[in-house]
Amino acid sequence: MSDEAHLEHYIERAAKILRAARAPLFLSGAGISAESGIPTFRGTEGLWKNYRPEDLATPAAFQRDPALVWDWYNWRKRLVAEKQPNPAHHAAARLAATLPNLMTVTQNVDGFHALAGLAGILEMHGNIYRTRCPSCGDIAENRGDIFADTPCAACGKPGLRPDIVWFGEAIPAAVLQRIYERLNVCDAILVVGTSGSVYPAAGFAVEVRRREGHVIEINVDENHRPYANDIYLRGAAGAILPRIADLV
Ligand code: BV8
Repeated sequence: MSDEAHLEHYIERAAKILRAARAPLFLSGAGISAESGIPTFRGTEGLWKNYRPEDLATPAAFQRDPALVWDWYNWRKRLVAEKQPNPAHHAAARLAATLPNLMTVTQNVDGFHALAGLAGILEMHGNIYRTRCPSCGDIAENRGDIFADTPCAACGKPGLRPDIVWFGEAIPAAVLQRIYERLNVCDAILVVGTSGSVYPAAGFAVEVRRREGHVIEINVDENHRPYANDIYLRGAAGAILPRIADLV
């Protein structure tokens, strides 16, 4: 069977599994936004000036040098603002509209799933356009550049931080509870564009597999295999996900 015929066969199988699933789950990572021109975290191009995300996306880094961390997030906000969701984001929105039971979760903070019309997706790591005030807890939409001395609109104090979950910080409990409740009954997970290197998200597919649910993965490379999947669709999310959405 040719590679294309092989891929087509498993795309059809994946669509069949998702259509029949009682409690499907969708999880995306930075790879789903790669074709929008947003660098991934662990791709060759890295994210920024050779800093590792693990070194910048932490409370300690923000404590140590809030201006540097805001430089990074302002740079990413401006980059995201210039880009658009790609066919993979639009296909994910079609899947969510077609599969009423599909729970959708993203590790990404770029807001592209919502921009592509996927309402209600769980942004488990937060959103790059929101800020949180450590003094009064106010959460606000802030699309412009933020600086270490930018005052909170609610209490006027400086020190705003991105409303994003950094390494070493807990995923918001309500979000994680909804995801684990779904994992307890999930019979099929579709994992798109993630290296499976950040927890707890990296453990979701492992849990579905442990319960003998289906794991369908779309990824351009096969170097990482944090879990055994039963369907691995090698290729770009923007090319493969629309083909699944067409068949579901
Ligand atoms: C927590 C926001 C506990 C920042 C991010 C075990 C259990 C629990 C925790 C841990 C654990 N082991 C270690 C930890 C700690 C840590 C962790 O996982 N560390 C890693 C480095 C080992 N986890 C945490 O700290 C988490 N918190 O568990 O808290 C706790 C409990 C109570 C009280 C206190 C604490 C929080 C993790 C969240 C970190 N924040 N993002 C920001 O974005 O600025 S994570 C960051 O990495 C992004 O969100 C990103 O999405 C995420 C994962 O990366 P990927 O999305 O997978 O991206 P990556 O570049 O790695 O891969 C891209 C993939 O796409 C590749 O496979 C590539 O091949 C593929 N691809 C590329 N192009 C395409 C493509 N595929 C398809 N099509 C294409 N075109």
